[in-house]
Amino acid sequence: MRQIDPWFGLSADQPPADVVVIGCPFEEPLSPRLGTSEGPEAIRRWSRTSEAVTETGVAFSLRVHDRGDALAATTDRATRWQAIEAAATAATGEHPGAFLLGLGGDHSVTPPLVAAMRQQHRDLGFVMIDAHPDAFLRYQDEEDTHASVLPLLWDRVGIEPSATALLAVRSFAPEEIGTMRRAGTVITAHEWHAIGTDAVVAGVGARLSGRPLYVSIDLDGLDPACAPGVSYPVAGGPGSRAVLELLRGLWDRFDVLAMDIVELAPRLDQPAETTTALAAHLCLQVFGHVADARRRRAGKTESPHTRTV
Ligand SMILES: [Mn+2]
Repeated sequence: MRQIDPWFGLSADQPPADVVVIGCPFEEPLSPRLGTSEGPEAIRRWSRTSEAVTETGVAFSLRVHDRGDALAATTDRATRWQAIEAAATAATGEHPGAFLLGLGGDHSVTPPLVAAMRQQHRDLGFVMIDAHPDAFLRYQDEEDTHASVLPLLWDRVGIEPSATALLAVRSFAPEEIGTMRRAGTVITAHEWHAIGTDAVVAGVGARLSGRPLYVSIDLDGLDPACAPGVSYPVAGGPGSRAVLELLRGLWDRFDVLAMDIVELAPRLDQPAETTTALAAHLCLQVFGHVADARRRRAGKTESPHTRTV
């Protein structure tokens, strides 16, 4: 396999960058299937296997700055939250207007990343692809784990429940359902399958129109046939193609400011590395959408850095 520089050959050390990447290699020690802390390095490694050409054959250019991993001196959740939020705040401060990509870790890394983005964008909308609603008020006697993403976003970060869209959910604990229903948009995997991806995008658009977006991809949201290397696989999710089309639709319709990809567990992904390859492919396509959005914003149909293959 040909070796390419990290991030599809787009790495840039000096500001200003178009994209900043932050690894968040933190996971819940209570999890029965471990290894999501190894996610960031695995995705970085796979980002060396493709060049900066989208799946529709558009070569593009962006400056991608990888800040490395957020570092926490201790393993307690409050310290980790602070480390992630501080890293994301610093990154977006040093690279104003840059798209933020966070790499998990488990899903507990999302609320602090969103908190950093919401400092500058009070009307931020939140879209989550996940098999689970992550709507426990308390999980194993704790308030701030990967299982409480929605309550943390609403009660601590300040995201409005009505500005929250939950997609592909299909596995619930009874006590989560009432909390989950506070979200403005809930489209189960069954409904997504029934109505199709364009209608899912339209459904998100109906509730979140005009807001900038943060998109969180828990890889267990996809069908385990596409994403087997996750801690909590659940059958019956959308495939890679549907999720790629969803992302394209969201970028067509919204100003997407940030994304995270969480819950990749590389050691459960061996030997084929299907899920790691998927995560890197999603990053590549999203970078293509970011480049396209920047071109559109600059009022150009085609930049000098871009050509169609
Ligand atoms: Mn999750």
